[in-house]
Amino acid sequence: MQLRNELVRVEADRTGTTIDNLKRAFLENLYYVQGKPPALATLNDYYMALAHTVRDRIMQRWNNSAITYTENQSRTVCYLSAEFLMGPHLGNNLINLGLYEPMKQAIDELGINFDELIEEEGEPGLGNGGLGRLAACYLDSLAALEIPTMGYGIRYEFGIFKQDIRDGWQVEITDKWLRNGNPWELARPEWTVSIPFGGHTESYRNSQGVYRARWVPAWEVKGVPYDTPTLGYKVNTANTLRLWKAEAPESFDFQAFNTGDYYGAVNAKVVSENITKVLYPNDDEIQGKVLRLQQQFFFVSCSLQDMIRIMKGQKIPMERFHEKFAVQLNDTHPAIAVAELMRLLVDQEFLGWDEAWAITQNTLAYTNHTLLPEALERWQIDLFRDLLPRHLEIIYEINQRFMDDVRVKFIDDDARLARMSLIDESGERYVRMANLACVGSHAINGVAALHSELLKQTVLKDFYEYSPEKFSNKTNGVTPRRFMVLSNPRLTQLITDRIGSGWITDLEQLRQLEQFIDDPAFCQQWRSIKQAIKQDLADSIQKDYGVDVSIDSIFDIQVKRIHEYKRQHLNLLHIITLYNRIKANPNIDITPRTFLFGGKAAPGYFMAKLMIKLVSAVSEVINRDPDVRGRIKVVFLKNYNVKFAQHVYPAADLSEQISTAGKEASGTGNMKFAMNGALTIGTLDGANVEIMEQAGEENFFLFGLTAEEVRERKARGYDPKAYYNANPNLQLVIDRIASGFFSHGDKTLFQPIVDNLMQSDPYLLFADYQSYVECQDRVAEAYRDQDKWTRMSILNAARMGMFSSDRSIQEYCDDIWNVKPVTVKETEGFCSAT
Ligand code: CJB
Repeated sequence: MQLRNELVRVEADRTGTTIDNLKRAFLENLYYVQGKPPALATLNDYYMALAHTVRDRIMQRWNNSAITYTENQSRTVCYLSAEFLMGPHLGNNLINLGLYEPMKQAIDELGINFDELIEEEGEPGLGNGGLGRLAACYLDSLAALEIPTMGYGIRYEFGIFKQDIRDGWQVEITDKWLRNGNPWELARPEWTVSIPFGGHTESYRNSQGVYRARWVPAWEVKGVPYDTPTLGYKVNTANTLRLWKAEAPESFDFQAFNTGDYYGAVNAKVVSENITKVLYPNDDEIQGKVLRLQQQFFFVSCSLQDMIRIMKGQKIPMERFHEKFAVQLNDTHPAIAVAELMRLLVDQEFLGWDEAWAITQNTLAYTNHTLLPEALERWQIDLFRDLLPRHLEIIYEINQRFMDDVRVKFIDDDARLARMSLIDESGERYVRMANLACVGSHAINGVAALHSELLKQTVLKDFYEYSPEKFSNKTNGVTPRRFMVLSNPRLTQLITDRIGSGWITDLEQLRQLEQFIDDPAFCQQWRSIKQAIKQDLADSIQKDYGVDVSIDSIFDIQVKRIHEYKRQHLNLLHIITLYNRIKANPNIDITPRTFLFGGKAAPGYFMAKLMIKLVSAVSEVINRDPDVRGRIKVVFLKNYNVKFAQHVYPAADLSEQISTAGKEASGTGNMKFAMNGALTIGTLDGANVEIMEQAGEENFFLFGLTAEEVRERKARGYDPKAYYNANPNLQLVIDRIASGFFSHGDKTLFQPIVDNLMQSDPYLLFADYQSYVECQDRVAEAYRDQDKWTRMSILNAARMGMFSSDRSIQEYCDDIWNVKPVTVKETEGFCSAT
């Protein structure tokens, strides 16, 4: 059946953008889509009606993009990621459509509070932290730059848990994000694929009598795609985020029903659907669970099969797979793509091994996001074989050929062979996913200059020496649409009034702000905007936590996952140091500060959870000690997520980026703070190095050991006790924690933290303590000169242009993906695709 290819007019109610169109459309959606008369509508009904009104205005771009890409057979970037931390869609889509202000006016004119509707939206928490949020920023920039793109991932039924704090401890609550329905996605059951698991392999002779391998799986599940549009800023591009949901194949039910095994049938369904049930809530750490490998293979196979379907639909021969698609592996989570693409090309599409291998390598590229050894993914051989027997064979075959090549290039170097092998045979045998990703990709990159260098010197040294031409750096970036325009409208207005709006898509233009640093009116406006935003956050802290915080204090903020390497506890050591000074001399003149913490701990990460408890314990004592007289306040802000982050970054004076040098691959929160005018206190770690270079050393509070010094210190034999013995202030801090002072006299509660620091201090808090405290004293001093501080704040924002994800994505496009923009034209009405 084919719709006649003629122009069809679309009702103004679905696409019109006058205030009247928007009002009508909103009411119509409330009535016909939500099925509610205004008299019975809840806040959520209004939100849904508004979301549908916005979605209707996306459809034309989405359909036109699909038609354009199909007709042009456009080269397409496929971003494979186990996590996409998109944040709320409503406000962001309105910004990208250029409809934020008209929609606000329309809704407000109807007597409904627009801002409340924006706040009503929950967020799809389909990621843990930096890695998932980076994927979301990249989709935003890819669309803004008009690059045909598919984001491919997993539609987890439960995303990252909701965090509550009870008695100072983290409590995890399941995230039922789909409870009220999701207006932003469309199920596409017509493109369901089938995913095999388990079983065995066998060889057979094809019709020409040639032996071939095939996989005889033991079970399979269906992958159903759910699509969400991702809009570019004020362009007609609407790309697709395609997330896969696992469902039981109907055939299972029938078989079981026929044998009367009703419970067996239901059980098969439960097992299948478990695959996409829940996001693993670990960041920078692996668990080695079979369900996780199932998730990885599931979404990778769904996505590659989808690409093959698209190739066939566009009648592109399979030999040109790498010309049609550039596939980026976001960390090693999708690295099984190397073996799966080989399987599909060789076993299913009947290409020869060498040709398939060339296509695979030319298609895939791999981004590494961490140097932490505990995050290097590897799978026990037996577990791997049980689930993916054919893939193990393919990996052995790849490995054999690869080892032959290495042997020739590095003669008589067995140790190197053992390190580079795709199979770890040093003890129990494992498949090494980073090695697989390196061998199967034509490009490998780190996410900040320092990180990319360290990769070449440490975890991927052998691979760098083997194929240096594959390696490059792509420093991370963040989208200024969400993290400035949407989350900081007041600053956006001020900037745009002065330099126009070109900076929104060309962030380097912020440099033009430098001309105003000596303009007292501009500086005054800058400062009063910061104060107003701080007041909003202070109000919400008062409302949610009952704590009064002064907007004249330094808002000193550390928000990120809780992890020992990120050193939230170093921040605490400084806070306790200030407190001790006050206790020793209650009349001491100190610069008032509000210390804000936020972030989730992996549910099984005991030390991280204890760190949260310690923040709460310290805040309890300090916030109510009359000697402190409110000069320092400490608050742990619960359930830190993208939505809340948008309120936090703009309110910060000081951004804490204090990881042990060499541990944080890049960081991206550091960029979001700085572009909103916060100053950074940080180590020379990750992208901090480049942030300082850009901002200028004089506008950055640097402290601590360098990555090289950390390495040396450890090599020499690091002894934290020596620092403790030599530093009376540090001693007092540690002794106060150990004495039970912050734990109602309980000396055991925080003993694991104290013992860990005193005995090994793996993240060198003690080595950096003095330098950190002195640096914080410089911060306090600098804040007293408000004019100077404001100038530094403006210069930070003005010089963050390079940290737009538009710059990062442009580099990926030019150096790795070799892909060009495709402009999608605006049309009236819609046409059928032919
Ligand atoms: N990262 O969030 C994660 N999860 C991981 O498993 C590994 C790394 C983070 O990725 C971000 C994006 O590249 C980096 O900015 C951050 O430093 C890194 O920890």
